[in-house]
Amino acid sequence: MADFETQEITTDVLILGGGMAACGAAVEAAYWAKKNGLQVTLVDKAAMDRSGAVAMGLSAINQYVGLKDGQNTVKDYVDYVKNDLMGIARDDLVASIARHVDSTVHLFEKWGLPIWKDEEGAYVHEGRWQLMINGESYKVIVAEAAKNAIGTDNIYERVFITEPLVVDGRCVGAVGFSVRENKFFVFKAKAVMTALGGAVHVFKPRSAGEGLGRAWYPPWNSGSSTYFTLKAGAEMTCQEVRFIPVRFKDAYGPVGAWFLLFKSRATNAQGEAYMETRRDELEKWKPYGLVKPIPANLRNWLMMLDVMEGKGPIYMRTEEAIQKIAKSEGDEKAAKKKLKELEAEAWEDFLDMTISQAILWAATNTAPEEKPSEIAAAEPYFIGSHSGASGAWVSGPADIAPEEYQWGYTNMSTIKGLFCAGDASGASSHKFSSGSHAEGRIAGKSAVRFAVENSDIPEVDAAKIEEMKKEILAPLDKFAENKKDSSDPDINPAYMKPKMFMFRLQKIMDEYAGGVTAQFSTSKAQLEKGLELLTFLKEDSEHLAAEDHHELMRCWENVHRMWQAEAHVRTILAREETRWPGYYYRSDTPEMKEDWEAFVNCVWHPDNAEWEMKKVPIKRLFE
Ligand code: SFD
Ligand code: AMP
Repeated sequence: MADFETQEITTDVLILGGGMAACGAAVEAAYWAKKNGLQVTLVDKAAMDRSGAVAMGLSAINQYVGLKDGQNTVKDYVDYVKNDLMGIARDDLVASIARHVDSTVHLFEKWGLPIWKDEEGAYVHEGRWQLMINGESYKVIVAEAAKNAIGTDNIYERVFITEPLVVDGRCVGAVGFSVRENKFFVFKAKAVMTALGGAVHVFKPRSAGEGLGRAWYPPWNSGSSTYFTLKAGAEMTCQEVRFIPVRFKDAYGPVGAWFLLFKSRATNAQGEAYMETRRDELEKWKPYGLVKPIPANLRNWLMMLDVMEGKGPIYMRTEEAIQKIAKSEGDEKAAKKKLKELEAEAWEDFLDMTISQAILWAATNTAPEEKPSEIAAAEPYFIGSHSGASGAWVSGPADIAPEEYQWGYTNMSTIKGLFCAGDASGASSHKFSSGSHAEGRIAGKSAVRFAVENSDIPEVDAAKIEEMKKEILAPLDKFAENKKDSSDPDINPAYMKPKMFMFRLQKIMDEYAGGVTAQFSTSKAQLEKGLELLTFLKEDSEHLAAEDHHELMRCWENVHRMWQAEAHVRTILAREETRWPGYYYRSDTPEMKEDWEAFVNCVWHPDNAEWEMKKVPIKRLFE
């Protein structure tokens, strides 16, 4: 076995991940832990300053409710989320985040995040719920507060969390390895919170070799939240609810500022606006087709119908939008000044969060005030905190959650001691960066309470840990033992490198589970075939090989992705309808059905390795 020293760390509250939810959890847990004399430890596979989805920065805070100013109510936000997800949302979780999110945004501002203000000092809104920010350093600011709260001695960076530690149905820690040194880590804790983000590269991206790694979602989030919670035996929800963002084509620049702030239209190559010409289609998806704003998946769908009829490319009419706003300024001088201002804002929107889109504009001589830009539906991602909903099924807040949705500690999964937030918790979409941080705070506080009330840590069998270590390091051994048998280290009859493994996973998902190549369409027969191929892939995962620490991480990232893929395929299969046509379309069950207005949950049982699918009724908080 590869020679890795084992380092054991025992703590009270263990936070896994260093993204938005984890940073929120760190700040809040530190406060309550101090009062109770407890220790909080955080583990991130990367460097917290730039880890997770917010690494490049963001140009907007997408969830701000404005409760104090009476701008909106909690119910308004719950309605918005429920409608956008075609009825599939946990009102209790969404409400709980909505009632706390403003305070998180105020903390961000206090910590130094520049939020745009108008002349009267009020926040500048991008849309009803979104605030404009100068957010290139957003993550650095949020991470700094988290580090200050728990202290850098309690933070482990560049440690890849691989597996949960579970004893008698209680999660008591996690194991992982350093991506730089020969170290295997065993973390033991009274309470564990997972916030390991969502997943990308489960599906084949639009980019081929030329831009491999370029995707909307950051390539380093690889389904670890789903894997960790599934493997612990936790019940999962909404695993079918992937997110397909429409983005500026090829560099994935955001569209929100264009649609909401600049009030831009999108048109097909003939200049027709699909949101108007295809309006009748929305009737088919009522009641949700008729709500405002039109749900994200239906906006996608209307565009896809144009594409399928050969009416593409689809364009964001940036030139039209900019000229229209500038002209509305009145005289020519004011219009010119406004034009300059808008140009700067347009570039900054990309420079703050998707620099590659600004580079692509420069490379293709695109001046947004003169020329429209192509937009397209991206490949599917798993990001329950955005417009998707996949994640663990967690206990709701005691004061508002229906009885069926609560079993003790808020944000605890169905596994005792295992808490989830951000992309790791499901059925509470549209929390985005701010709501994920707020949910992290809620879960962090709850985890401290659990640690106080459950102060023992059941012993983990040392032999079991040794077995896990052997299995986790096996790809290094596989490579070392067999490399001499071929001249090219990437090609060998005895093993498979993680990149090849990932390509195989992506091909299966793309072709059978409704990826870009299949125009987001799938069916029972396709899914069953895909599942069969996934079974072979799972068998072959034993032959993964790693040349170094970095590839060892790539091996496990892809195993995590494979489990995310399986949960997804099984759940689409279980839901016998099409509910989100612009996310995926089941060609054999093409309509939305009233009796499927329910959650589809799944559990992988660790004792017998069997999957269980469940249809769970939706309990509304507000009618
Ligand atoms: O508009 C391991 N999001 C946006 N939110 C906004 O509020 N405004 C925007 O402008 C947003 N835009 C946006 C957004 C996301 C993306 C990808 C893009 C653009 C391109 C959404 C938010 O970013 C998102 O909701 C939150 O970040 C979710 O928070 P969280 O904590 O659930 O996930 P994370 O921040 O990605 O952090 C994950 C952490 O886990 C670590 N990690 N650590 C150890 N072991 C492992 N095995 C691990 N696997 C992962 C990561 O390193 C990271 O620390 S807009 O354009 O859509
Ligand atoms: P995006 O850049 O697409 O992630 O959008 C940022 C925010 O604006 C998210 O909250 C989206 O749901 C929302 N949004 C984007 N486009 C539209 C639209 N056309 N109508 C309503 N909301 C939108």
